[in-house]
Amino acid sequence: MIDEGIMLIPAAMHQMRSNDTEYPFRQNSNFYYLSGFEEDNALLLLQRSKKGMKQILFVQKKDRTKALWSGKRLGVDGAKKRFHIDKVYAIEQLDTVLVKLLKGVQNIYIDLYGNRAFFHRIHTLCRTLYEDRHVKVSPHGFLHVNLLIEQMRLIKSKDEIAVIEQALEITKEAHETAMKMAKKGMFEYELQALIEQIFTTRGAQSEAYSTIVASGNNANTLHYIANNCRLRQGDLILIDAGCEYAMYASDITRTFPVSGTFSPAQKALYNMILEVQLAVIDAIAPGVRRSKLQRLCETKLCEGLIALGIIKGRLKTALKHGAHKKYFPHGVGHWMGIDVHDQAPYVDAQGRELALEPGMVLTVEPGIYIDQHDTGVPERYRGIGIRIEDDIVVTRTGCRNLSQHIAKRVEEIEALCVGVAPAG
Ligand SMILES: [Mn+2]
Repeated sequence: MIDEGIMLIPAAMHQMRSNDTEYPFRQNSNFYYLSGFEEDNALLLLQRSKKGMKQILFVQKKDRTKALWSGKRLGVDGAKKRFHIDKVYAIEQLDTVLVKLLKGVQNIYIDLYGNRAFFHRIHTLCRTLYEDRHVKVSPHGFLHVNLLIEQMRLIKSKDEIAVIEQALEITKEAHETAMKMAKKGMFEYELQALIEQIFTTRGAQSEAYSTIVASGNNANTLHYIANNCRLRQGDLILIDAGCEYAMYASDITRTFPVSGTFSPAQKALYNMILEVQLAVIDAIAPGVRRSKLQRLCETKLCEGLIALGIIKGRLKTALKHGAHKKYFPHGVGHWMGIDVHDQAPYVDAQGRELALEPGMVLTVEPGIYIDQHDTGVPERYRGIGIRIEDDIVVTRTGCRNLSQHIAKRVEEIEALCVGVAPAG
């Protein structure tokens, strides 16, 4: 995809948390996507010239002292053996090697909005070349490499789908265990701990995003992560949690009753949202655009809210005035992959909305959130927040719900909540 020039993708660096402690390390997604290399302080360089393509990797050297403190590095020879790559250098040689490679190069492909310190370093090297009277051609321009990588990341290979499915196996166990174990008096963070324990013990590195365990009215805060309230009998619990497995995300939301049984009002609202979710999933196929799914989702939710007496008036007028947006303020879903909100565009280079293609993975997550103090709504619905979220892959003929085996129908959920395996 690149013209003659050089592409530079640095690995992530360790980030300080406080004083001398670090945040858990997470590799740069694009670097990982192209290299499969997990270590920090590394760089992938692709060089395209008249002679063809060359791949170069810069890695940290083996270091006995560092190995003692932070573990072994693959090192230059190790990286050469493990990766099918033309050349491996020690990262300390980066500036010296780059100055040579950049001579005569016009295009530099780089993450324009990424690590500033790294961008500054490359900028300085270019400046050195520019000031060198012996160098006739110095770099002409920086190109945003992410635009190219995003297009690739948007379409998942069979192997990538298989990894997401493995992530979802673990996430399924976490959600269904939470359904089984939840009971009144427990704290939300106890369910969070249970979920994250399952993630870790099943081999997932971590959660793909901060776990949300929101009981009762807390579910009406979309990014509620305090998770510090007690579960009350009669409330629903909304859990939005997914593990990251082998660098790939899963993103699942389920909502279930503390008592194990939905109240009639909870059940009516839940089933309405579930029907909408199933209808949106059903509409996913190659050629369909996300805005169509968004419209379908909003129309059906609005229709459902009118039928339940939550919104008054006619569908057409309600839609026109966006009456439903108060209760469904977010999008129908998002791309998912190495990142939970996968870094990929929703529009093409000309700004036109993309049509779905086989291999794209997106979430479908309708929800309805009714504040406990919303006196405009029948009392039985107040303080209820429900979201149902699955991860879908577009196929040649339609789509496949990668998380369809995670309990979702009212009967399945109620059976799990009282400790019975759901039938079928
Ligand atoms: Mn999501």
